[in-house]
Amino acid sequence: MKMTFRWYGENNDTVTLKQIRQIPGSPGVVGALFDVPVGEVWEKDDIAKLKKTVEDAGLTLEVIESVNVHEDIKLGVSSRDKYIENYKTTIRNLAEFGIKVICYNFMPIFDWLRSDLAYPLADGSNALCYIDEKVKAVDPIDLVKNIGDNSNGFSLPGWEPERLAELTSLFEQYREMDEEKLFANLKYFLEQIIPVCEECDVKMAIHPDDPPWSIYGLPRIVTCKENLDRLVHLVDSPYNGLTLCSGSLGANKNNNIPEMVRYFGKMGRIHFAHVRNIKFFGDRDFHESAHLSSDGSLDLYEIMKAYHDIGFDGYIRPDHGRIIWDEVARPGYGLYDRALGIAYLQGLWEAIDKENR
Ligand code: DNO
Repeated sequence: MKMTFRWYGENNDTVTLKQIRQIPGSPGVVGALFDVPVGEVWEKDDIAKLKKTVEDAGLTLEVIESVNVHEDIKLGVSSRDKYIENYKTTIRNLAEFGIKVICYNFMPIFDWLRSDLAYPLADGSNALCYIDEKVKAVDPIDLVKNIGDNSNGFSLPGWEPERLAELTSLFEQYREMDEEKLFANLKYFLEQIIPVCEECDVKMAIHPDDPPWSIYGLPRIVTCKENLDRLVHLVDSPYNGLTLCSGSLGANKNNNIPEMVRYFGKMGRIHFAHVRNIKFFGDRDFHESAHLSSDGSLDLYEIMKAYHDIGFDGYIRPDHGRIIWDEVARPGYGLYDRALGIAYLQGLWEAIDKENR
């Protein structure tokens, strides 16, 4: 496995590259250009600058999270072709700078969704949390406002202000959308871009929907083993792969993460692994927890064992951390708890590896 750490860029992250360099094992950086509006081309000069910044700090940049997909592509309207052409150019530009994997998602309107960004935990730390009743009780517009007001002044991944400003009209546009239509729009997109990925050796890794169920009547399709299986066969190429996120998929108790790792890993379709833990306190209520198995509801040993058993050699990263030790950071993306997460994942891996030699 190739360990990585997500970084939001200079002046956009409380975590510095110097700090990342000092995390045990010196992980690779997962980066993105957060200033480019969704749908526009990522220009070579900007990519070059990001890569140089990362490399000057003694680190590597081989994974992008995310190149977000324009809403018109998900909606399947005729203007999508223009945005798909832009996406292709972005893939080609990223390939020139040694990018190997692009993480993206295909969730209508919202990316990940939580009811609370700083849910207090018994130990005095706080974490992201999802309480189903609370989400259902608020109007989406208010939810977006709450998220914006409680994010410590940081923009949150996937919540582009320009897109969310048009929430009402977007909901209107999605009125007729169902799972089948969304699948068809994803297929159309993949049919266009996967040949470009094959040509430039860049793997696409779709991120699961978080949480993996329909929100506010919007369809969500990247939710379970059956749908992921359908998805990887929409265009049957090794370049059409997955970001297997344990915390997102794990929010549905019917999803067996180690089994999914084995199934899609043996198929060679997991290009990026997000490994984190969540703790249930209701059927669809959970808060994020430390990575440690005993602190959450998922067994991280079993998950890492499954990756080891399939000989996983793709990219992996710890995912959201709690906010601990009075850190002030972007919710989910502080340094301390994610660095603890990395050390734990590496410890599990070393032990599993030595036991199996
Ligand atoms: C949130 C992340 C997501 C993820 C995107 C990928 O913290 O897990 O925003 O990066 O869904 O496109």
